[in-house]
This record gives sequence, C-alpha cells and structure tokens, in this order.
Amino acid sequence: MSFLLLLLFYTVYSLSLVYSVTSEKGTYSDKVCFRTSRKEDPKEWFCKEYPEFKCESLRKVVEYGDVIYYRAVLDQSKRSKAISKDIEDPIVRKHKHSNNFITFEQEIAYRRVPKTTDTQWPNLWHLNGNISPSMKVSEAWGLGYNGTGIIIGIVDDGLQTDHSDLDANVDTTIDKDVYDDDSDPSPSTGDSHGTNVGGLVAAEINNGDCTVGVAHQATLVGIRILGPGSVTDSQEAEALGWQLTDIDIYSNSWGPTDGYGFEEPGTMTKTALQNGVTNGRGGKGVIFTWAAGNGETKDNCNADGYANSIYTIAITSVQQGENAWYSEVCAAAMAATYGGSNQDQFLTTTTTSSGCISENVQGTSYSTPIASGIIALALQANPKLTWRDIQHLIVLTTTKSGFSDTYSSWQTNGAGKEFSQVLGFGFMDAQSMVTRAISWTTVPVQQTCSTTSFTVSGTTSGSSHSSDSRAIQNSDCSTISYLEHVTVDINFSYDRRRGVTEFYLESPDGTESHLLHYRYADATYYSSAGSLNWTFMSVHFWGENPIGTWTLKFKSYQGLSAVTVTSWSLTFYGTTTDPLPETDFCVLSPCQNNGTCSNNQYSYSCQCADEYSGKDCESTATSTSDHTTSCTTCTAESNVGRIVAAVLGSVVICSGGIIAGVLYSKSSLKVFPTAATNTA
Ligand SMILES: *[C@@H]1O[C@H](CO)[C@@H](O)[C@H](O)[C@H]1NC(C)=O
Ligand SMILES: *[C@@H]1O[C@H](CO)[C@@H](O)[C@H](O)[C@H]1NC(C)=O
Ligand SMILES: *[C@@H]1O[C@H](CO)[C@@H](O)[C@H](O)[C@H]1NC(C)=O
Ligand SMILES: CC(=O)N[C@H]1CO[C@H](CO)[C@@H](O)[C@@H]1O
Repeated sequence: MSFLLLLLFYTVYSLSLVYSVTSEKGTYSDKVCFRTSRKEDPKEWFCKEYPEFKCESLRKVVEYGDVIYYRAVLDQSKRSKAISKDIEDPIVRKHKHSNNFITFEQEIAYRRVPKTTDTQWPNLWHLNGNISPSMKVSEAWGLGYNGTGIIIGIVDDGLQTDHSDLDANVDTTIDKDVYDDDSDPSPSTGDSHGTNVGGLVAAEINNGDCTVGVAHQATLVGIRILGPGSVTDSQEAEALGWQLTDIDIYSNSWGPTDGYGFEEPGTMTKTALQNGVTNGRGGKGVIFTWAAGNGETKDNCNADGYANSIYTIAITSVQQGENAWYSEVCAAAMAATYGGSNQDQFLTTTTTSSGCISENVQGTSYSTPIASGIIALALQANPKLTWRDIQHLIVLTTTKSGFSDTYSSWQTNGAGKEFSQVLGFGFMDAQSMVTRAISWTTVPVQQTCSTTSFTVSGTTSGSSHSSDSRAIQNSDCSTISYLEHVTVDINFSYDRRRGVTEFYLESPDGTESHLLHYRYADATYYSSAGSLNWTFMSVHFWGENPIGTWTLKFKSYQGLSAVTVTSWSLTFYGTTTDPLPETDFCVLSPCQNNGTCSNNQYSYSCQCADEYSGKDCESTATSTSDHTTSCTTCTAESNVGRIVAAVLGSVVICSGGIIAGVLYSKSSLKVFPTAATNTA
C-alpha cells in the first residue's frame, strides 16, 4: 500500500505514535433516537406501538428547551437476522417517515479513545515537588481552597470507586455506566485511564496512600463512556448531561483519534453541551474541560470538534521549558498545565486494582484533570462564577511563564495578551486563579454576531498563499467591542491530500491564528480530492475589538495540492462592555482595613481612612499568604496600599509584598504613579 511510500515522502514521520485508521464513517448501532410531535409521554405509547424495540431501553437523552431526544434499542431477540453494521436497519426504514416522529434515526457508533500516549520510560513526578515554574497549587490550598463542595464528573473508561486513595471522595449514588447502560462505572479489566484521571483531580490527602489530587476535598462521580467498542451520539450526550443538577465540572480526557480526520460531536451531544452551559449549576453553567489531544505539532486540535467547541475548555500540556512533545497546534487551547513527559518527568496517580502509577503517565489526558482541579478550587473560592467567568479567569491568570512553543513564537494580541499557537494563553496558576476569583464580578452577557457567507472561489497555486479580506463595519457587529471566541465556517475543497490544507486568520489588530496547518497523517490517509465544510475556533483574539478587516489566508503545504475556498463566514462572541471588573486589587491587602483602594485598570489609588496616618503599612505585613495581618495606620509618605510591581497579565504586588490580584489591561503598566493620598 502507498502508506510506506508516503512514509518516505513525509520524512518527518516519527514512529513514536502508530496510527491505525479507524473509520470516520462509523458503523450502524442497535440504537435509534427520535424526537416526537406527540404530546403524550412516549412511555405511554412507544412500547405498545413499536414492539421491535426493547421496552425498558426507552429513555430521554437530552432536553434543551422544547428540543427533546429519546432513545430506544432494537430488540435482537425478536428478529432472526442480526442487526447490520453496514446498512440502515429495515425496521428503522419502515418507521422513519411516521407522523409520530420529527426525527427517527438509527445511530452510528464512532471510535472514541483516551488521550494517552504509549511509551516506555519509567520516572517519577510529584505534584508538589521542586519544579519551576510551579502551578502554585499548594499556595491555593494555603489560602483555604481544596475543592470542598465541588462535584466533578470523570467522563472516561470508568473509575475504580473503591480505590483506597479515592473512595472517601467518590459519590457512588449518582454515578453511571453509559457505555453498558447500568449504574456501575467500574472499568473493564485493563482500562485504568479514568482511574488515573480521577486521582489527579481528587485523590485523598494525608492518608498515606499514593498521591494527592489538586482538589483533594472535591467529590468525584464516575461516568463511563469508553469501552472496547464504539459509542453513539446519544451515549455521549447522556454522559455530558448526566446528573446535570449536581455536577459542576465534567472532566473529559477522550475524543476522536489524534493525528488525522475531522470529527465533531453529533447533534445531541452539541445540544447537551449547550444545555450544560445554559442550565447547569442553576443557570451559571457547568464547566466542560477537554484534553486538546496528543497528535504533536503534526496535528491540529481544530479538527477535533469537541476541543474546538466554545463550550469546552481545551487544555494542553507543558514539560520543562516548553510545550510537551505531544502537544498539538491548537487555536482553541486556552491554557496548559504539566502533563507529564518521558523527556523529563511523569506524573504520579492512582490506578486500577488499588494501585499507584507514574510509569507512562503523560498526555493531555493528565493535564486536563489538573486543570479541572484548579477550576474546582476557583469555584469553591467563588461559587457565583459562570462558565464564561471561568474562561475569562483562565485568560487573565495564565501566562507564558517562560515556556517556549516549539512550533512558533509567542505573540501579543491586540488586547495586550500574550498567546501561543500551541499553549493558548499559557501556564495555569492556581493561586492567581483563586485570588482573582474571590472578588470577581460576573462578566456582561454574551453577545454574538455572524457575518453573511463570503463567497470567494479562490484557488491556491503552488506553495504561495491566497487570501480573502473582509471589512466588518460597526453596523455589522455593534454589540461586541470585546471579543471572546471567534469561529470561522469554511467551505473548501482540495484536489488531493486533504492534510496539506492550511488556514490562517488575521484580525484587524494584526493577530494571526493558525486555524489549520499541515497534518501529515491526514495528508497520508486522505490522499484523493474532496471537500469539507468545517467550523474552526480560535481564542487568540480574546479582548480585541472585531471592527475592521479580517483576512483568511489559505495555502497548501509545499504546494502539494490546490486548495479552493468556496465560501467562509465569521461568528464573533463577546461583550459590549469591558468584561474586566473594576475590582479592588488590594482587597486582600492589610491596608484595606483602614483605607480604600480603587482601580480603573489604567491607574490605581489608595486612600487611608481619616483616623489612620503616620505609620507604614509594610511593617505589619509579614508574608504573602498572611492576608489577615492588618495595619492600623497608613501614611502618604510610604507605599501604603500601593501597587509596587505589576506587569501585564501578571500578579500585582502591593506594598508589603502582598499579592493583590492579577492585572490585565490594554496598556502595559509597569509603574504605578499614583501614590496613596493621605487625608491627614
Ligand atoms: C477544605 O476547605 C474547607 C473550606 O475552606 C475547610 O473548612 C476544610 O477544613 C478544608 N479541609 C481540609 C482537609 O483541608
Ligand atoms: C461548498 O463547496 C462545495 C464545493 O466544494 C459546493 O458544492 C457547495 O455548494 C458549497 N456550499 C456553500 C454553502 O458554499
Ligand atoms: C456549512 O456549515 C455551516 C455551519 O455549520 C452551515 O451553516 C452551512 O449550512 C454548511 N454548509 C454546507 C454546504 O453544508
Ligand atoms: C476603620 C477600620 O476598619 N479600622 C480597623 C483598622 O485595623 C484594625 C486592625 O485590624 C481594626 O481593628 C480596625 O477596626
């Protein structure tokens, strides 16, 4: 087969990961999903009228407003021929046009895999070990946050609920095996991935056992979605909406196969994600964290419709000094945490058969639960946070932190925020995140604007790029001045090798986001001509104003194909007013007790209360974590309550070494000229 030839052709191929082609097409399952226009509950009529289905299998899968999907399973025992994997079932064909149903469809099962890597290099890693930079998790614990009260669903290949390092934190009364449709999420023999993930989130502390989770007092709920076979849309939708009234965070370290393909959630799963952020957590929205994938910089997470959803938070990994070797190019990635690496250290976590493992614990599968744990600490610090508050908090409190990006250079976007094509806004800092969470003001309501579809009919020639620029006028999008996500629908075709297609989007501020770049495996497996209509998502324009000229550049890697863009359109998400709250950064400052501070993002001022003057606040502030220390006096002559050091996007240090918060503004402030004023 041509694969070996292409191996030589694509000389950069590394044998560290072996791809097996599983079909993007999927196979017919025994499940049928429907929507009905009948008013009565299907429980009253479906079984009676459709005896070809297992009666007890009927259930509601997802309900979002008046959109309700039900699922039923074909009964093999009532038929002589086995259900075919290749063709639509005759029973489905017979009923699909019945007036009872708005839709009636046999589900296709797709292959979904854990986001792990498989190499051999035993090593050890300790969460709170001596590593720089640090994710500052123990500092967040020191501030009193440990995840208590937060419920985290581990959506994976199961969870060993009686593991001695997890059992005290597991709630087995609301857990679920969606894959086998029963109430026990215990994994099959050999499936330890979900148990590895669970330990990183919430393994117990101080029990003399294995490891400790980032949110070691949080509650875990096992939701099994992965097993030996494929899974359907309704199963994924059920898993991502399971116990929506209780669960705060759904931690997802799985998805389509890495390396090649374009796969996205089905209609029901998309509805479940939107329902989760709309109706979960009492209307504040649940948090869906998602592993960005391990396809290395030879893959692009934008081809993974789960990671590139605006409703999920895609998390990638760092190793010492740079992005992890397996991290993908990812315009949808918001942030990174340590994910373990055979090039430095593996992580350590719980595993099945009541074990403890560090060998091979590397992958975005493992950086994602660490992020879920950090988010749990922030939700504990401020339970009012919405799903979008969490995304804004991540943008504000993650920074480059000295990590280089092995694919390209870091850039600064038009809102002054540094980002990388691989690492998003950078490395998560639990202390910053909880500190900023405490005094967070809910961001303004989300606005959206969509452009009409721009028709292009531009084709690339050779290796040079073609482009199409469109001006967005104020009248096109008057509701958004501060961007969050940008999605781009592109309808394109290629005359050969899909994976050589590349897309770059440039904003009016000149920020360039790599929506798609050369993916050698996709170019290998999809070698003939074709076309695709795909939605790409980027977080890189966060904080920018959408008004101005947007340019879509397209090309084919080394001119190996001719890429044609037929049409494209943009959808902007964001807010009308500045989402950054005018928070008092000195809220934790000891000076606060006897004065007031105010901040408008460009300048900062503090004022002592009338009766306090003459003594220096710094003298009583002893350590950065000692926030309860307070001064009784303050004076104009000293640095009372004043920011003494702050770099854009970094922690603000107030006088006395007190960390007051994280500064994010449009102009980079290094010096704070406004001295404390004294009324005395
Ligand atoms: C966890 O945090 C809560 C709230 O701050 C606190 O009451 C509890 O003692 C903490 N538990 C542990 C084991 O640290
Ligand atoms: C998308 O492109 C294909 C050809 O590549 C074309 O047939 C189809 O009409 C296009 N659709 C839209 C909405 O532009
Ligand atoms: C392409 O995708 C967009 C967004 O999902 C959709 O609105 C449009 O109808 C699609 N076009 C085609 C030709 O499928
Ligand atoms: C007005 C005011 O808040 N005064 C406080 C100044 O700080 C001391 C020490 O913490 C407090 O006891 C006062 O109440």
